[in-house]
Amino acid sequence: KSEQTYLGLIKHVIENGTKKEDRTGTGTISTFGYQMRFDLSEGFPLLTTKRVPFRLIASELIWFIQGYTNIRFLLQHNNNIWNEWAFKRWVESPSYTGPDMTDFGLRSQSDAAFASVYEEKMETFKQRILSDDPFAAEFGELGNVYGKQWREWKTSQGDTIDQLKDVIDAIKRNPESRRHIVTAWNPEDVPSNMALPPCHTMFQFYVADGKLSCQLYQRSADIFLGIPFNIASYALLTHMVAHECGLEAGDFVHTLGDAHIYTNHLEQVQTQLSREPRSLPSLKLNADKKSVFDFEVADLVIERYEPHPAIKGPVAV
Ligand code: UFP
Repeated sequence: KSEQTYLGLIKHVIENGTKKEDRTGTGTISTFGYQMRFDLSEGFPLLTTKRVPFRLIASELIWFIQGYTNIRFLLQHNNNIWNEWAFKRWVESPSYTGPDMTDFGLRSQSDAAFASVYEEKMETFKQRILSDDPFAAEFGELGNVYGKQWREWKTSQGDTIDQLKDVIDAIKRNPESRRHIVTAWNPEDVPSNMALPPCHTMFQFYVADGKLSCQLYQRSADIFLGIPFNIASYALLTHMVAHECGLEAGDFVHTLGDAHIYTNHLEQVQTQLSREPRSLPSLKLNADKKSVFDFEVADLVIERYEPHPAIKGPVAV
């Protein structure tokens, strides 16, 4: 049923979407406003109609939770999902002297010769982030992205607010509160201090009947590539917070703003729609770890995951 909820979103956008140009120049079909609900007691909502790499979701979430904003940690975990954003900052900086990388995302899809130059540059970039400390400090840094806003929100007084820790404390102290909110959208930082204005903008926790639910407002949703990650990531966060607070995991409610399918993903979503969903896997958290902040990537394990094969699709940068 959880999977049908996601497949229903694809169908909704195909049937009701309008053509819309976008920042990346790729083109989308898009609708505005949509809501999905996943009952986490049905199983862990990692899609089975294509393989979704859970280890990337787990290491990215630990990266957020630890308040990190430098891609070095991700690269050390063999996680490449944020590379393009850091790379973009490097090639647009005065320090970069190599071949022109303008619009590398789009150009590497249509121009094979350019793609090989780009891939070589990207490889050099990754190696330098891993091995060169000053380079990593300057170009591995994505600015005030999720980790910073969740754990070290800057106040006008010059202090910081640990929103994630505060919300967990509040859930324990005062579960019935209607104010369990964490926001990543910081209007002061959005224009210039972050690589990508946050897509998952804010989330709220809710406690009733011994269960912890979570709702996310996502302003912009790449339905084929982004959303399967985002669902699993917030489901995982909900389980982790529930674990620390001694609650069961309830529902994950996913509310979308601009919900779009890139035109170069249309074939891929048709393949996915033609596949029969399988039973959902389950999540196992290391019970020895009591706090959300103690979990490491290896403490988060998915069991009985038997998906259809992965489906590739180009990332719009
Ligand atoms: N996107 C997601 N989920 C994410 C993430 C990005 O769907 O977690 F980081 C997609 C949405 C959109 C693009 O297609 O990335 C961001 O572009 P924009 O800032 O123009 O909305």
